[in-house]
Amino acid sequence: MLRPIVRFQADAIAADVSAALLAHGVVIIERLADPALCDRLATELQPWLDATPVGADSFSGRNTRRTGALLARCPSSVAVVAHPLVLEVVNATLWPKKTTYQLHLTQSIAIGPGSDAQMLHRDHWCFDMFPFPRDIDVEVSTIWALNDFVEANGATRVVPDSHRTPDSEPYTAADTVPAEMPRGSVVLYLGSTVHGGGANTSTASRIGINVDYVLGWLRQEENQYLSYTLDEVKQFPEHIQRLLGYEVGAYALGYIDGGRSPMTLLRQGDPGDAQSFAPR
Ligand SMILES: O=C(O)CCC(=O)C(=O)O
Ligand SMILES: [Fe+2]
Repeated sequence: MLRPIVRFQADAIAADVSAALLAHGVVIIERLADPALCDRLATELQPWLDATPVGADSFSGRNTRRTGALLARCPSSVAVVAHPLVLEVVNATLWPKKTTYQLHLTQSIAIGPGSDAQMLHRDHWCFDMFPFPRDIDVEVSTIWALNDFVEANGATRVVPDSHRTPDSEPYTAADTVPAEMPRGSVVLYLGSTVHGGGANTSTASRIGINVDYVLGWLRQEENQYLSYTLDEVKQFPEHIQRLLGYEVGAYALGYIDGGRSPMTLLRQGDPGDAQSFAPR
């Protein structure tokens, strides 16, 4: 029997959301972004959506427009990328022995009318299908709804409780449930959870903002160092700079000059960066 997706409201406790995410592989937090934030995001996004070509293959979607580098293109996206509740959930969910995690990608995904359903997949397959131990979660993916997500417009389809099953498990569309949710809601799922964009049989695009997070020792899917100029990065708040990967990952990943934290490139003087493994 298909299980419904566990739902929370915006006042949820991060530990409860993380526990449900670890138990079922997927959760929804309803109306976490208020309507004014959704309006700002939609307005900032529109010119970029208009300029974005459709995908080149069936996985990215031949009638789906994916626009990346959202932190620069849609300044309001900072509020969703670094939403305190989501970051707390991500921190509580990723492999407990991690020392750092980082942004994996930001993109809007506009599934156009007439689109077929995307192939079912697990997002952590991007790491060359590496067989991560099933009890180590290396990635958390999120999709924020910029319009109501309903089955007919391509709400993300998810297989609850699929996150601990072997890759060989032959899931089909019949095993999926649509992550239907009102505008401003966010669906969170693990890198190991089987899912895919839904078919859009409606007459309007389904617009989501996809923000993924990974452990600090994995390569980021969207190259965060080349997606934003150094001048743009200098304008971002410090917690965003760190999330992008400008702090040292784990003990010594990504240092410069024999031991300096890249944070020293962004801040005048000493950033007081405890993550740098110095000597500076
Ligand atoms: O757009 C969606 O609902 C899901 C997209 C997705 O899962 C992906 O591109 O990896
Ligand atoms: Fe995906």
